[in-house]
Formats: sequence, structure tokens, C-alpha cells
Amino acid sequence: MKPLLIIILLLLFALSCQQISNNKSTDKQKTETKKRVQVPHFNADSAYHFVDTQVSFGPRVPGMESHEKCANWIVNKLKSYSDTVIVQPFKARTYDNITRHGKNIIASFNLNTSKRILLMAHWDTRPFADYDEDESKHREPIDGANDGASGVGVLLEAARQFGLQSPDVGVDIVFFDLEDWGPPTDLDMYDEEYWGLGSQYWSKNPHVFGYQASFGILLDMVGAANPTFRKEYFSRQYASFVLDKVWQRAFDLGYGDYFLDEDGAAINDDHVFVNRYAKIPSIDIIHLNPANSNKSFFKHWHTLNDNMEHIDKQSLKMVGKVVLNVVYHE
Ligand code: AHN
Ligand code: ZN
Repeated sequence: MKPLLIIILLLLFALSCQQISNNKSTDKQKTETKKRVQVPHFNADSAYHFVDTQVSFGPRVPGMESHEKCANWIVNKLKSYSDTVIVQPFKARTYDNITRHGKNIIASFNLNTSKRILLMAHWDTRPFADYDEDESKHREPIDGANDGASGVGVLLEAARQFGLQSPDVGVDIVFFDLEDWGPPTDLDMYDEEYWGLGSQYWSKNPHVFGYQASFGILLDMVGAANPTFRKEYFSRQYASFVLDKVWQRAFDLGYGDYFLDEDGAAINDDHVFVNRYAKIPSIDIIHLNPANSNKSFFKHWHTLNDNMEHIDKQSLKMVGKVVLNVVYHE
């Protein structure tokens, strides 16, 4: 063979080798950028257990021993996942003109990170089963397995994951007290100010002066079987970009049958006060029936049947996965 031909062949060989190694390095870069976001596994058994434990204390009605005991349990759980747990005691007057004592409970992750996400649920339960079919029970307190405990259970499991694998952003979890002491429906004295007493207090007096977050997500009644989450009205008005972000994640995870692309009714829930007073754009992930339905919420809302029998692990898992995916992609 002629020396020139040999040189040309060698050059071609070298070039093709480089091509292969170039391809290899771009593949590597691709998997590395994909790998950068590692969303931890959400353990639904753990979340379910957290719901069950809250319910096992008894109704978490301020003033009752079960309320106090559950507060201590939540605080200790959070302290095992985060170095920064704050209990914010407050007084608030209920519709009956009685001063009640509440406690908002806050856990923070990545305190030095300025970009923050706020996650919320209420941990108290309703003192009145005013929608129970048995009228004689309308002044009895409820278990609140779904109305209260489900959101807290999901966020406690999220907190456990934040403790195990720190997200890039800062996260603050706030559990509001005294959400559900609004007047019994038969008294016909509805006023939005009677609801969400803990969130009203926190939104006007955040645990850290001047506290801000990029956005907030409230979980309320996320544990019933086959839930339907519709785009609640105030969430649309105040924080449509958050709805878009969260619903897109849910859709990508295959939960489009539950996170519906449908408008939901206006619910005066804790997020309204967070939007109005703390000015943090916040949405409510809340089980809502179609706007024309005669019952807005899940079947056992404010009845004695809102108990562990009607909590579905799959629902907790779905909501937990959506929340973790949102947080770890920020
Ligand atoms: C009412 O609309 C009366 N309350 C909405 C907030 C709520 C009550 N969430 C749970 N219980
Ligand atoms: Zn309620």
C-alpha cells in the first residue's frame, strides 16, 4: 500500500473514533441533566399511618386533650425531620364570642435559601358534625380523617422526605389550627371571617417577620377514594400560574382523571387569607364536586363518617407524588 493511502485511512479512522467518543459524551451529558432531578419516593403507607395516628388521638378540637396530645406528636415528628420547628400560639374569637387558644405549627427546610415554597394544611377538626344524617349528632366533634388529617399526613411524609434528601429550594410547611370552627350550618350565620382563624392569624403575623414564598399549596380533603380536584375559584383568581404548574405535573404523572381541567367553586379556605393578607400566591388542592352539585365536597364532609374507613392510600400517594414532583423540580 502507498504511504499516502495509509495516512488517509489512519486519519479517517481517527476521525470516526472521535465521532464515537463525541456521541458518548453528549449521551452522558443528557443522562446527567436528566439525573439532576431526583424526586424521592413518596411512601403511601407512611402517609396513611400519619393520618391514622392523628385520628387515633380523637377529635383535634382546640380545648380538648386530644388536640393538645396531637399537637405534641406533630411537633415531635417534625423535629425529627427538621432542625427548625416553630409553634405559634394565638388567641382567636369564634362565632359564639368565646376566645379560643390555637397553635399553628411550622417546619422549615433549607432556611438559608431565599427561594421558598409554602406547603399548608389544617390540623384541627370540626367540633360539629352538622352535616350528619343523624340530627341528634349535629353538635358532636368529628374524626376529620379526610377533613384535616389527610393533608397533614401527606405533608408529614413529604417532610420526612425533605429530611432525607434536601430539595434545592427552601420549603416551609405550615399546619394551621382553628380552620374548622365556623358556625353550625343550622344557625344560619355564615361569614367567611369565622373560618380559617389560624391562617388569618398567621397571614397577618407570619412566624418570620416579612416572610415570603414564591408560591403556596394548601391540601384539604385529599384522602377520599377517587377524588376529583377541580380548579378552585380563588386559586384561579390569585394564583393561576401555580394551578398550571401543579396540574401539569399531575397530568405528566398520569393523574389527569383526578386533577381535572375544570373550574371549581369558590371555597373560603385557608389559602384565601394567605393570598389576601400574606400576599403569597396560593392554591387549594381540594376535593370538589361539579359546580352544579348540591354537595360541594366529598360525601362524608362534616359528618361522623369522615373516618379512617374512607381514607384511600392511593389518593394520599397521588397527591404526595404531585407535591414532591413540584418541589423537586423547582
Ligand atoms: C366552607 O366553605 C364552609 N369551608 C371551607 C373550608 C373547609 C371547611 N375546609 C374544610 N372544612
Ligand atoms: Zn371542615
